[in-house]
Amino acid sequence: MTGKHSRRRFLSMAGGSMAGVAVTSGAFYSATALMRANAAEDGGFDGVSSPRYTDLTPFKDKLRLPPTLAPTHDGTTEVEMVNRNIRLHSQLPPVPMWTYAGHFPGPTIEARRGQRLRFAWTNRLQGTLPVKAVHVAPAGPPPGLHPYNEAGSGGAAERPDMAALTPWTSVHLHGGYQHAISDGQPDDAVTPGDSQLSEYANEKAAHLFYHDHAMPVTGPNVLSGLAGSYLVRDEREDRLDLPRGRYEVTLSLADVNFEQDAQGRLEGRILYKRIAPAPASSPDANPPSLAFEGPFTMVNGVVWPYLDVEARAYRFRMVNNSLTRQYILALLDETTGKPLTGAVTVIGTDGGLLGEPRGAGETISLMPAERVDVVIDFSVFAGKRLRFVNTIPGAPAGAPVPDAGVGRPEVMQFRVSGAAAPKYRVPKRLSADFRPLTAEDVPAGAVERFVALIVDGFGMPALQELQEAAPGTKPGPGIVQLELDGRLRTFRGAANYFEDPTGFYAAAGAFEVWTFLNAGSIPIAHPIHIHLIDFQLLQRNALVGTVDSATQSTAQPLTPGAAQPIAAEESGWKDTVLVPGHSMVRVAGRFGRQTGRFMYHCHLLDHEDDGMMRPVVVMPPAVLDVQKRQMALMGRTIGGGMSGDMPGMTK
Ligand SMILES: [Cu+2]
Repeated sequence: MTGKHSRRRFLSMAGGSMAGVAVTSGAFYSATALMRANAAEDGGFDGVSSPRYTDLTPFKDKLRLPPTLAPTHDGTTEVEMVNRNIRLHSQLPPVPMWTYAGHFPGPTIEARRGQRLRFAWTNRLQGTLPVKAVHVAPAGPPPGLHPYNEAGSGGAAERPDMAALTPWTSVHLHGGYQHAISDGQPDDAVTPGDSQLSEYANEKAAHLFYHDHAMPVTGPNVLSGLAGSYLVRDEREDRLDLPRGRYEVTLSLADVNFEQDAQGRLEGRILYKRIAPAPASSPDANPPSLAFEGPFTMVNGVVWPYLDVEARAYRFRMVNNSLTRQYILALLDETTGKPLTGAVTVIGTDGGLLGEPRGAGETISLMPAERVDVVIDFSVFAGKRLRFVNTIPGAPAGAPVPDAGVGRPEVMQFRVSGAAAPKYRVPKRLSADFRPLTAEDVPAGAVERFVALIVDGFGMPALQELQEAAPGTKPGPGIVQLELDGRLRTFRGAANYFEDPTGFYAAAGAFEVWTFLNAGSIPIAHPIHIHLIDFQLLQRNALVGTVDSATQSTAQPLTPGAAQPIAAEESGWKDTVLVPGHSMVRVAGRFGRQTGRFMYHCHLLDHEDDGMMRPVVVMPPAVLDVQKRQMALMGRTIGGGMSGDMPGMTK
């Protein structure tokens, strides 16, 4: 049955009784018919219809709560991607966007653990990319981030590639364990009129999120509106006394920019402005450019919203849906301007609940794609106004730091009612089966993989996928050495870009240890995401030494230095990890039982689009064994941790 039929069927059923309607597993259900609106959904605030304001007033508009989509049938839920004008602030005309089911963020999908859900993600988008894309010159002290604090293109020419970009979509369920065929592959995207069919097993209770993943246009597609949250719940979580219902709120943070008209008034058009420090090498090439950041912060698709809260405990399921921006959030008391250290309790991370609650430090860090599950008890703040602000380490919380691209630190405001409920106590025990992983938990024979994060010869951040070099390999071009745990390791760079040959193969269910060596000549922080694996951080250290951009080699072995902290919000199961510039991060975990060609990549979406993404092919162990033997026939080895060169590899 097609989506069209299902909509007609729903219309005809809407007026009559559902009783007696046979539900077959082949049925399609329109998401639009299944969605439940939440309070303050679109239309919750009015506003201008044409450009009138040169700036936006913080905390003027209410937080938006996307509708809930909780399928209970055993058929297929069709979510149509459609063009829609969305109001992002009352002082801004409605903004043309690409949306899931007409909403930004997309409907919050809810599933039960173990509930198998099938989705048809149908591309019904029209026209070309709704955001305007430009490159501008740097300004301000190096690296010249000041244009990221300012609205408007300043008259820069629109990028011809983006102006002509037609809709090509691939929906990835981030953090979900599903076969690659349902995972939303970067180049298995669909064109308008067609659907991606995905089946999700929903194997763990966690805050996942879905977003576009089409290569190399993920950044502009997500900036156009293609992102939403996906909550999986289970009975164990139900039994915990955590705030729920209207006291559990999903918060999706994302920065954005808007074009201005000739009078400097904000148009209702999103601006994808990237800073290009150097000109393009030819008229047919894009210039090397920094990843996008914007001056305005949206929460749930509203710039700088406020939320009326009762003086009681709330649970916030937070996700950073920005293309690039790291949020280092502090909660301030607006009266004193001081951070409320201790007011935020971390109860979960990317992959679900922690074993026990942990007090957040003065700030909570969220790189793009990271999630944190927190409880804030407002009962001690009755009658007050609090706000989340973005901070830069070393600067006072709430102060603008334009040189670091934080011209406007505001994020959102909480308006606490006057009558306080009794103080809330977070349950002492959260997830009964959570255990912190340490190096001692790594089984003997666990597969090790090493990936360097470098700056390439074009001045762009890149991956350098490493393979253990043959014994006796001497330092030289493409050779990276690492002094680790008293042992000198010698690697050969085997691949850099998305298009390079596949080098990583893995067995489904295998325990693996991945080591990321951020050794680029310029320190750039990258959030690294691996599909199909929940991991924990084993260690994060400063890293001494660099990989040369021209030769992609080390002059001296890289050596780990001082240990760097692992914050409360990083202390649970993760699928995305912050790898700061000049650092080494080791993570460990087990691949899911699912199989196929998965991705690992930088989750700065511009970096990903620019090539910082590589495949890892996960196979049933028996199939992997056949593959190994077949490649051995050709004198090649596969996977990390195995010795030997790879003749035939180009890099
Ligand atoms: Cu990156």
